Amino acid sequence: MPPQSALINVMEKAARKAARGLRRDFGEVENLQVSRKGPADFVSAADLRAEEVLREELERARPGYSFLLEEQGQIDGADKTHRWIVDPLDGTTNFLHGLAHFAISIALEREGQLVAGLVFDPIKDETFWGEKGKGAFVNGHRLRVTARIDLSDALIATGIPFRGQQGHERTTGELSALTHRVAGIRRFGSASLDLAYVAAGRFDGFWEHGLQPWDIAAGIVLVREAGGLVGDIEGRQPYTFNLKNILAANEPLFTPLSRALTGKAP
Ligand code: 2AM
Ligand code: CA
Repeated sequence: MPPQSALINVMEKAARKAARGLRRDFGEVENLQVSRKGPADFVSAADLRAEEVLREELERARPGYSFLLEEQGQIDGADKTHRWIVDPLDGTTNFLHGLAHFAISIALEREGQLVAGLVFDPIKDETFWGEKGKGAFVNGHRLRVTARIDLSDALIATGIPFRGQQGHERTTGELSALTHRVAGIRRFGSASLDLAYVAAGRFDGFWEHGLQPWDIAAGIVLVREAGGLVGDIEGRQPYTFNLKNILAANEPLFTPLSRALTGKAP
């Protein structure tokens, strides 16, 4: 087992506590599908409850740290050098439709640098965590990105814009540029797990537009600590939250993916 620091223990404990409610609520969602309105309001309430548990637990363990929360936004604490970046339910659409693929994502930023990330999948009971300089792990096993070097062997994840979002035509262009060059494309609906899966060597790469810091902060730490690169599809690195899209991959595939997505010759 890797040495799990006090910080990671705090993050895991908070995630497991919030997950108890999410798991129970996920069990209810199926029953609500048959009502005309569906479970939307119920899921929003579940999301808020999980966020509240995470905020309380993290605040109790590290009093004064600031927060960036998906639902409540920025909350400044007495300590502005530390900020938790939290998504209580990443993969809300899956949760809403009874699809068992969602996660809690918690990252810690110190003086603007991401130093720790934890992505917890409460259904598969997988805890992905990474800490700057210490590596990334899932349930005690070290994570490494894949060693594939050919785009033609690569399995790539992405996210497709939903109703009301921009970029539908761009997505069509990117998909048609890639589909005939890669082994496969997956769209699973939880960016934090997509990044965790790149870190775990399940996907060779991932790209998506228009994500928010809470969707990706923890996953970025995981990919970097698993030996992967994180930037944007233009190939800019390292990733910063003001970039408009994210590309994560193992080192050999980062540039070929960037070139393929931006329409440049291989
Ligand atoms: P969420 O479930 O926390 O909203 C999948 O493409 C990614 O996009 C997920 O990480 C998901 O995070 C995010 N996403 C899905 N629907 C969204 C919406 N309506 N607004 C913002 N982000 C969304
Ligand atoms: Ca999210």
